[in-house]
Amino acid sequence: MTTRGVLAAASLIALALPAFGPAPAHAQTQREKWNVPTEPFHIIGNVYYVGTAGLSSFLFVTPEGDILLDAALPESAPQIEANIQKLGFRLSDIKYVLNSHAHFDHSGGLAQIKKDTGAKLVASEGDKSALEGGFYLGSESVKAMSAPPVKVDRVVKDGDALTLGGFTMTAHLTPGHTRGCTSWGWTVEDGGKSYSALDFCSATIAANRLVDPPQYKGIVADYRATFETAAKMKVDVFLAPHAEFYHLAEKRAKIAGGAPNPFIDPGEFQPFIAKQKADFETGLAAQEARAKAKAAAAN
Ligand code: 4NZ
Ligand code: ZN
Repeated sequence: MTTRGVLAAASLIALALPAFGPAPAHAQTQREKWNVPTEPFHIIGNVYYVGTAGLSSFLFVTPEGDILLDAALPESAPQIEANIQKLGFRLSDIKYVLNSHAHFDHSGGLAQIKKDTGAKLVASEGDKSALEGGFYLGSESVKAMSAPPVKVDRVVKDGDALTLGGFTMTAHLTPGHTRGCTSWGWTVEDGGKSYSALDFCSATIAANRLVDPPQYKGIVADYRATFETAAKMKVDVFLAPHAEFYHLAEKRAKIAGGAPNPFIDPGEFQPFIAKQKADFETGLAAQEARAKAKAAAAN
């Protein structure tokens, strides 16, 4: 083949490639990476993973119906529903949907799932306006961060319990990442023992402005109060809205090996919180320095 021929063949192959599978990882957007499908599986006790590879969605099964916590992106809803059915559970058995926080990557699928199940949405007062308005609080006009509006049916305060079929979940308000960030806790049984489980909402800065002006009033004090609250929590089974926070893929790979359940790790949560706290203080200092430089330049 001539050089031209080789080049022509190579460009034809390059053009044809995208038709044979997903875009190469480097070409995937964050959203596409988050939304990569994964097989649903049993985590521990009555808890099942039904989310995408990157974004958690948990199903809690009780004798009187089921509870779903988080619904990832709007485009994740069909995957979550298919995952629930793949495990042999029925959409119509879902009585409540909960949300860790009102960000499109965790609340986006709620409206669709509520519609398809008839479940009631339980959320905090602090996140209610963002859920019902379909916006990112403090960045209301940013379309890329919006979510389908969804009605909140019941508002929970710190320490409130939600009980279904003898199974109780407790709402721990851990604001900062969002104004109503809610970490749901419960007791799980495994091998005849009881463990405390927590879905920690998140305390990353992410897209939040902490100053100049803050994403919402009181955000810095909220983060710091959350770090204090979290420092006192004893967590045996640590879960979170983002799969990498609690090393979902690694634990799932180990679960196949049998006992002990890798999701039980009492030593994992506190170092995670210490790291989130240190990252927060570093990020806050950087935002404050930037605001100061901006103010100086304006004078
Ligand atoms: S989160 C954006 N939920 O903190 C904002 O992981 C917040 C998150 C992710 C992405 N964003 O604006 O793209
Ligand atoms: Zn978030």
